[in-house]
Amino acid sequence: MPAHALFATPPLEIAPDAWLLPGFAESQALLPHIDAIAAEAAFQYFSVPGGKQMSVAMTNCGDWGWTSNETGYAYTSQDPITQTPWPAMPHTFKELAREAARTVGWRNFEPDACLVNLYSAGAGMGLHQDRHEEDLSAPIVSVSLGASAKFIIGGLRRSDSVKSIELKDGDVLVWGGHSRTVLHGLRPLPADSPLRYNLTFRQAKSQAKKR
Ligand code: MD6
Ligand code: FE
Repeated sequence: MPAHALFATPPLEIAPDAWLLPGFAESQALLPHIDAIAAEAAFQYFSVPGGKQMSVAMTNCGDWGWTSNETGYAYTSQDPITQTPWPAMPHTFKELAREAARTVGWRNFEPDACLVNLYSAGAGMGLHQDRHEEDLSAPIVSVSLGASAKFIIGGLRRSDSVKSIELKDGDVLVWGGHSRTVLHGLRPLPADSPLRYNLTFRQAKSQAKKR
């Protein structure tokens, strides 16, 4: 089964340079890879500066993985638990991310990092910006799998208004350009919600000094 749908709904620009590709990804083709990644690098609950633990469990694949602890955020080449390199990014993942980016005009997206988020009932993600990547001219591709969730997207300031969009199984967001560093988050899943997974693909390091 291909990892992306052949007849998906056309892309929708939800904010400047931020595109929703409804139903672009096929979860059945992707979920087995998540299981394999988690068998090598287990989901963990990172702490954030300030000391709180996140409600979302995370792991990574690719050359670089997003991590956090009490002292800050960092892209690391190793899982802090096993102290071994993150699992390789499955070819299917990379192709899906490149294809999604290409669909809305980013021709040279070469993700070197894939953060895998696992939300169980009640888990959510507060408003944040993704700006720890070296080259902010590269977009982020985000793939939603499993339970639907309400994604909120605002502007560059916390005082800016936010809008909420529903992300369903297979929906893909590609954003960059004017929206690359806008605030966004995920409302907590309802208490009776099944699991939701999210893959976010990034170019964490500039291509010139990949490793
Ligand atoms: C999520 N997504 O959908 C959280 N970040 O579970 C993100 O934080 C995110 O969807 C950057 C770009 C796209 C995203
Ligand atoms: Fe984010």
